[in-house]
Order: sequence, then structure tokens, then C-alpha cells
Amino acid sequence: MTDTNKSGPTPADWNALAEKEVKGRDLTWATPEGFDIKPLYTQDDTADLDPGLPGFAPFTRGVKASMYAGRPWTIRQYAGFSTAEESNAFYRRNLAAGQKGLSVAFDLATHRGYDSDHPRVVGDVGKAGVAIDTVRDMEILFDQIPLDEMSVSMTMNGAVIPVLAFFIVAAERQGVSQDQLDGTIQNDILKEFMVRNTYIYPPEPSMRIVSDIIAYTSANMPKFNSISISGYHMHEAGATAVQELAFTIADGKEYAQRAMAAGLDIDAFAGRLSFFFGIGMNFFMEIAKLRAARTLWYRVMAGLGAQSERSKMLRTHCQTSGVSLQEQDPYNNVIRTTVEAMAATLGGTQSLHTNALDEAIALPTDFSARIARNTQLVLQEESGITNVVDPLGGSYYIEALTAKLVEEAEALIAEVDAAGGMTAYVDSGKPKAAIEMAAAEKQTSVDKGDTVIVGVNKYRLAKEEHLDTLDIDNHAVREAQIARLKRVRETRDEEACQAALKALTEAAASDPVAHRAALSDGRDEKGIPLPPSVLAEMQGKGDINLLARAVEAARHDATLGEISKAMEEAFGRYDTMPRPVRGVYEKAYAEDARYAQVARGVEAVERRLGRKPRIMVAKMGQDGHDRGANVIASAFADMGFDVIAGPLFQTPKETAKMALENEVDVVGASSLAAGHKTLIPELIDMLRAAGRPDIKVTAGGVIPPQDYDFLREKGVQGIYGPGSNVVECAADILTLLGHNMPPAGDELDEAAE
Ligand code: MLC
Ligand code: 5AD
Repeated sequence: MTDTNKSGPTPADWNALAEKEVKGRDLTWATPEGFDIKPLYTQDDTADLDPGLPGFAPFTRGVKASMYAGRPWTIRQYAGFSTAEESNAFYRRNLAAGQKGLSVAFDLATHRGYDSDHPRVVGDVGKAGVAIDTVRDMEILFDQIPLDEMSVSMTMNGAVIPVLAFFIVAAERQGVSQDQLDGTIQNDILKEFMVRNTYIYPPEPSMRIVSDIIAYTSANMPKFNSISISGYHMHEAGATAVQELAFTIADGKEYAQRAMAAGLDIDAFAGRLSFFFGIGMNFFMEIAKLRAARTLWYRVMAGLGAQSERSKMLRTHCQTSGVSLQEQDPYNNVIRTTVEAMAATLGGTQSLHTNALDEAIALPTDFSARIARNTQLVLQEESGITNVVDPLGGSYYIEALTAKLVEEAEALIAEVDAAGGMTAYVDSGKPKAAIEMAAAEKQTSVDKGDTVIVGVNKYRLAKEEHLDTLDIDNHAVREAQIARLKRVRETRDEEACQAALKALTEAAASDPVAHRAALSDGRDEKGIPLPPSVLAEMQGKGDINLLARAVEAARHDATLGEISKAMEEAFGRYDTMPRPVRGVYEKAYAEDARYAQVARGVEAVERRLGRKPRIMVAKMGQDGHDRGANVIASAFADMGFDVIAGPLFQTPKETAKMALENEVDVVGASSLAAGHKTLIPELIDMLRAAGRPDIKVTAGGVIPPQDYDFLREKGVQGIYGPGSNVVECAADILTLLGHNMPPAGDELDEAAE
């Protein structure tokens, strides 16, 4: 029995005692979200909060009544590399060792709709994921994996039409019909325009693709989740929890509204909308974030008129945070991933990927993948977490934090609504800029040591140990893919294939709104009856669903590049220029002596050159990870450099041309998708061939230490891996430019120019 002592101490008594202990020091903690977290939460903070029960609206405490006590979350490790054969073997080893669901990572050539033989993707084939060019590759990828039993997630957004078509046809060839397919396609294009950057077409046709997939799957694939509305990539790009929540839920709302506008009944598709969140190191915030997400989605869907309870349930996958992991002392990453995995499961995720300890350096090896998977097996089998539903429900702190997140995210969603919804808001560039601002603030806090990262800006090892990492022979993969492409093209019925591709272009060029109207009541959008000839033409077109037509093309072995191109004929390709934010670093470092010293160094170089030192931040290949490049561009501009922010997806030739035309002193190549060994040496060769060997080339991003010597031999003059401090990078570049820069810690000693 507990002693309910009514005359016991009050929160005011606690306050007085605590103040005495810390001698009046302020214990409030300001989070990146701008929340003032108190050192203690009591029933006063939750008096008017009722989170309800698991399995019941608003699902704050979980979407299932029994949650993990009834069925544990799905251990779903994201993986893919090299060829379909190698990835298939890797999947089968992992499934045998306890993994429960599959999740396919495609290479960047596939993401961006290029076949492996396309000249733009020489450095990308098989690198960051598996190369898929045809149905044949997809068949090999799932060889001996029964697609009527295994749920498969595919992270695909740009080339989502050919990839889903290949999956459907590969299953057919396994003898599995589409209605039996269980899985998820990411199909979330809005966040691509914000943060992930693997789009192909402009926003409007891209949104049509999303709707067509929702329409097709809701009619033909009842067990398949048509979309995975993703906050993960916003999280990784530096978004706060409020931004991640608000923009993700607003994306979901936009997709639902588009599908409704395309004539679908909300309850026919909403039950198969799924979500995906990133889980970082702010433990309680991340738990509260998932609880808040469910509450928010329930309200949004109820607001849109959903009737079925299932339509209002937010079901989600989670992945532990890649950016929280470090190259320095990488075994610490196992600990970080464990903490994050606990937050994801205490938050009630349906499915989880735990990152491997070598994340900041390369793709997982069998060894690092084993530890990552076993992190989840140990939590499920040994920790007792699965035995009690929402064990943190009712915690004063968790409930208060959940409510606060809901309130703040709702305010931001209202802002999105006021701007006309997420497509318009994304188009304004506002969410991207807001996330970049938050990222820059986080980076400065780490660089200044206010945010501690063990083994990086505190407790750093005197000497790092060597870690074996995965290296992929990209040339061999490309050769193998090119050979298979050739075989497929030679053995297919060419005429039927071309006809199917033509039909796809025709569907892409047709206006779905007019088509639907014509077929439903024979009138156009304005209600005017259509002339018989137009009506006959529309009816003659049949189903213009893009996925339906792509499935036909895939049955005739059209390639991924061909299917993408067939739609590109009607839609065009989309390009954007980076717009780095300004002023964040200058403000954050206002009092910092080292920053001031670097800025003075830049001025000294400027006096010598008669103009500001000029750096081009380059992104080559199909790697769209631009957080690091944006951080460098913003910080260097603040420190006084003239910054040329190169567009995404350049070839080395295009980068060289831009560098030459802009007369830059340095090209900083940012590489996070393993293309560095191919692309950077090619760039250096081109600058040399153009008679400008003096232009310095540096490399930053995810670059394994064992590649450092190779890159230096090829002429790379500075390499800045994860955990690099931007101010010290700038100091280093000044040294490269011939400025006598004093070492860090020597701020008073001014260099002579
Ligand atoms: C679950 N079930 C239960 C239950 N718990 N039944 C009874 N009692 C319980 N306690 C049922 C569910 O209702 C469901 O059936 C079935 O079991 C499966 O459970 P689930 O919870 O739906 O899990 P799962 O099948 O794994 O689906 C999870 C999901 C899905 C809905 C979130 O969308 C998914 O798997 N997403 C994964 C996305 C992913 O891996 N993305 C990788 C991105 S990597 P029913 O019939 O109700 O469905 C990336 C990185 C990059 O993006 O490259 O940038
Ligand atoms: N295999 C395994 N994990 C991958 N990731 C990306 N590509 C792969 C792959 N091919 C993970 C990393 C990264 C996140 C986006 O997904 O954790 O940070």
C-alpha cells in the first residue's frame, strides 16, 4: 500500500530544496525546438491531459490494444548494395539470423531513373544500394524469397513507377498475384523536394504519380502500403522534432487530399498510408514525438472526414539516426543506436531499422549488420520492453512533452494550411530553409562544444583504431549490369515493348482530370458536354493510370531508364539551384576568437588576391545528400569567402566547367554516396587538362580513412570526414591558399600575410 500523505511536500517545497542544492543555478534546458524543459515534472503538468487507451482513438498510446505484447515490432533492416545477386544473398543470410521483414536500398542511378549504362551514373552504379535495371534484376533480388509471405519495403520515390511495376511483374513470374503482395513503397515525393533530392520530374507531375499509385494499389493491392510518408530525411537534414512532425503530417494531409481530389474515397486508401520517422539521441523527445504524431494524424484524418478507425491510425516505421553516428571511436555508435532503438520502441513503432556502427564511413559489413540487427533482438528477447503496452504512458514528463509537441506542430501545420498546403509551401522554399537554419544552429552548437559528442568534441581518442569497411568494386558491378541489360534488350519482343512505352507516354501526356470527367459523365471540367469525337478518343484511351501502363511495359521487359524516359517525354526533368542560408554562423560565433581569426585570415587573402577567395561547393554524381554541402556553403560565406554553390547531380565535366568559368581557387567536393573514388579524380584530371592544376580540390563527407591515401595520390589536398569542425576546415583551406594560419588554440598569435 502506498502512503497517500496529503500533507506531504508540494512542488514548491521541491523547488526550494532543489534551488538550495544547486545554489540558485538555472536548471532549465532549452531544446533545439525552443522548449524550456524543467528539471521536474509533476501531476500539475498533466492535470488536464488524458492520453486515452492503446488501440482506441486518438491512438496516442499505440495503434494496437495489445501492441508488442501481442506481436513485437518488425525488425526490418534497410539494405542493398552491388548487384541483385549479392543483395539477395545478404538478405537471405539476415533473414536466417532473425530479421523479420525486408527493406530494399536502391543505388542512386536507379533512384534517378537511369539505367546502369547511362553516362551520368558511372560513379553511382551499385554503390549506395543495389542496381536494378529490369524485371530480371528484381527477380534475382527476390530469388527464393516467397513474395506472398515476406513483407517488402522499397525506398523509392523518383523512379517509383518502374520499380513498383518491376516488383509486381517479378512477383507474377514467381507465381504470386498482386493482391497477395504485402509491403510498402516510399512514394513520398514532397520530402524529396525538401531534403532528400532524388526527384526526377517537376512537382505537379510528381504529385500525379503519387496519386496514381495510391489509386492503383487501393484497387489491386489491398495489403500493400501505398506510401511511407517520411520525416526521417528531414530529421537527418537537421529538422527539429516540431518541424519533422508538422511537415510530415502536413505532407500526409496533402497526399490524402490529392487522392480525394482524384476521386478516391478516403476510407478506401487511408488505411494503407504509412509513415516513417527518424529517431535521434534526444531520448524522451523522440518517444513523445511518435505519440504526438499519432495524435496529430488522428485529428487530421478525422478532420478530412475519415470514418473508419483504421484510416485514422498512424502506423510507422522508424530508423535510428544516421547523422548522430560518428566516424571517431565508432564503437560508441552501438550505444547510440541502442538508445535510439529504445526510444523508437517505447514510442510504439511498428517496424524498425537500427543503423550499423560503420554508418558514418561506409555501408554495413556482415559484422556490423549483425550487431545492428542483434540490438533489436536483444531488446525484444531480453529487455522486457515488449511485455507492457506503452510503459511510459502517464509519465508526467512524457505526457507533458507529447502535448507540447502536438500544440507546437499544430501551429506549424496551420501555417502550412494558410500557405495553401504542402505542395505550395514546399514550392516557396520555406520548409527547406527552416530546416537548413535548424541544421546550421545544431552544427554550430557542436562545433562550439555546447552540444557534446563523446569521442568527437570531448573525450577524443589519441589514436583511432582501424575498422574494416565494405568496399564495392563499382566498375565490376557496372560491367555486369551493362551485360545483362544487353541480353534483356536482345531477347525481348521489341515491337511490343516500344508500343507499351508509347502508351505510357500517351498516358503521361493525358490530363487525368479531364479524362476522369469525360469517362464519368461525358462532360468536361466546366460541365460542358464533350463532342462525340473527343469522348470516343478519351474512352479509347482506356485506363491512363501510369502504374497500370508501366506494368504492361515491364511485362515486355522495358528497362527502368526507358520507362522513366517515356514519362519524361511528357513531364520533363526537374532541376534546382541550392540557396544556402546566410548569417547563422556569423551570429552564433559572434564572440568566438578562432572564428574571428579565420575571418581575418579570409580578409588577408582577399587583400592579396584583390578579391575574395572563391570556393565552389560541388555535388557530383547522383548523390543528393546536401546537408553537409549546405553547411559548408553557408558557413564559408559567413566567414567571408565568395561561395559558388554548385547544383546537385553534376558530372565531373560540368563541375570542372563551372569551376573554370567562375575562376574559383578551390573546389570542395562533397560526397556521401561512395562515388568519391571515381568522380573526384576525374574532376582533378579535367582541371589539369584545362591547364589549371593550381585550382585546389578538397573532399568532404563520408569517406573511409582507407581511401585517404588513394585520394591524396590523385591530387586531393584536404579531406574532411564526419565530425570535422567547419571553422577548422576554413582555417585549413586558408593554409592551402598560402595563408600562414596559426593552429587552433593560438588565437592571439596573428599570422602575417
Ligand atoms: C501488428 N499486428 C497485430 C499486432 N501488431 N495484430 C494483432 N495484434 C498485434 N499486437 C498486425 C498488423 O495489423 C498488420 O496486419 C501485421 O500484423 C503487420 O504488422 P505491422 O505493425 O503493420 O508491421 P509491418 O508489416 O512491418 O508494417 C509496418 C509499416 C510498413 C506499416 C510501417 O509501412 C512498413 O513496413 N514500413 C517500412 C518502411 C521502411 O522500411 N522504410 C525504409 C526507409 S529507409 P495488417 O493486415 O493490419 O496490415 C530510407 C533511407 C534512405 O528511406 O535511403 O533515405
Ligand atoms: N544499406 C544499409 N543502410 C543504408 N542506408 C542508406 N543506404 C543504405 C544501404 N544501402 C541507411 C543509412 C543512412 C540512411 C539514409 O539509410 O543509415 O543514413
